[in-house]
Amino acid sequence: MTAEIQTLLAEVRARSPRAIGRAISIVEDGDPAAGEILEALEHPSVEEAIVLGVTGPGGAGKSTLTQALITHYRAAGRRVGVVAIDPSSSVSGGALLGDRIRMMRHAVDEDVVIRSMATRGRTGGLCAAAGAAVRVMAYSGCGIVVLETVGVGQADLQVVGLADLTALVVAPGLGDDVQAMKAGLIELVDAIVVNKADQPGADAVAALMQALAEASGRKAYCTSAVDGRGVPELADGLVALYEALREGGRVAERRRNARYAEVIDWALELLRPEVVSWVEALHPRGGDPRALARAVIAKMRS
Ligand SMILES: Nc1nc2c(ncn2[C@@H]2O[C@H](COP(=O)(O)OP(=O)(O)O)[C@@H](O)[C@H]2O)c(=O)[nH]1
Ligand SMILES: [Mg+2]
Repeated sequence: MTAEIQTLLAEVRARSPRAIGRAISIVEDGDPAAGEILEALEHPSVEEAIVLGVTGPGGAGKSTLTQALITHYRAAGRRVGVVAIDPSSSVSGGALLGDRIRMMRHAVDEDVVIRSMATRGRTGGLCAAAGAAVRVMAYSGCGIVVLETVGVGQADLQVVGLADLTALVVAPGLGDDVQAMKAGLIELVDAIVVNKADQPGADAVAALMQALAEASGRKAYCTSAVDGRGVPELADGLVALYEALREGGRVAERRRNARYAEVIDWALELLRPEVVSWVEALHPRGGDPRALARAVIAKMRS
């Protein structure tokens, strides 16, 4: 290991926000030193961290609720990390800017680490990058890492798979979005949160979600990220659920599956330049692109 990376890792352990950001960037950019960092992350503190997924439609209050959870966990003396996956661009994304501002309250707290990752403009590798960011944060002593995703696209669902347990956040007034999510998502999550309990219509959504949760053996919570009601119950409930899942061997199983997804992601990332150069070398023209792709793969294998 180079002295530079050794120093960087020591700084990450010493909780330097700058070092944490740099370590994540090195891994995300596929820098040659990435391997050394990833290897160091095979560490007991990473094993022990709780990776908490928070997903749901945009506007449900995931970021605001995450901030409320952070406040709760911080008060209990825990160090917390947040990896926010944002579908918008990292430069001009309004949602991201909104997140940044809302998270600002914690920006001066050295025991809260926040990293946003854009999905736009990415050809792949989101699981690899998000997984690495989560582990760097855990390595820096975050006992809880929140992984916030907008549960719409395929990439986001893959990211949900990186968490030890996941809460689906919905809110009144999102009607159709909630309907669209119900079917596929409830199967993938461990808890359902009806946020914006302070808003009209919350009771009806809560009743609906309670019934859905009961039917599928999941827990339902009702929160207001704004006035704080239900937040302690949710925060403690999620930790208790994590403990139960871990005791049942489910956390170990999920981490194994998450690791597969990350390896697949890395493999595809590493393969991409090779595929591109083969396609360029063979310069296929005309015909079925899928058949041409198969021909390229056959050529690569031969
Ligand atoms: N009334 C009310 N508004 C909320 C609550 N939680 C979030 N909001 C507001 O809903 C909007 C979207 O919140 P945000 O956290 O960005 O949602 P996200 O897209 O799911 O991350 C913001 O204007 C928040 O202030 C809540 O519990 N009650
Ligand atoms: Mg958000």
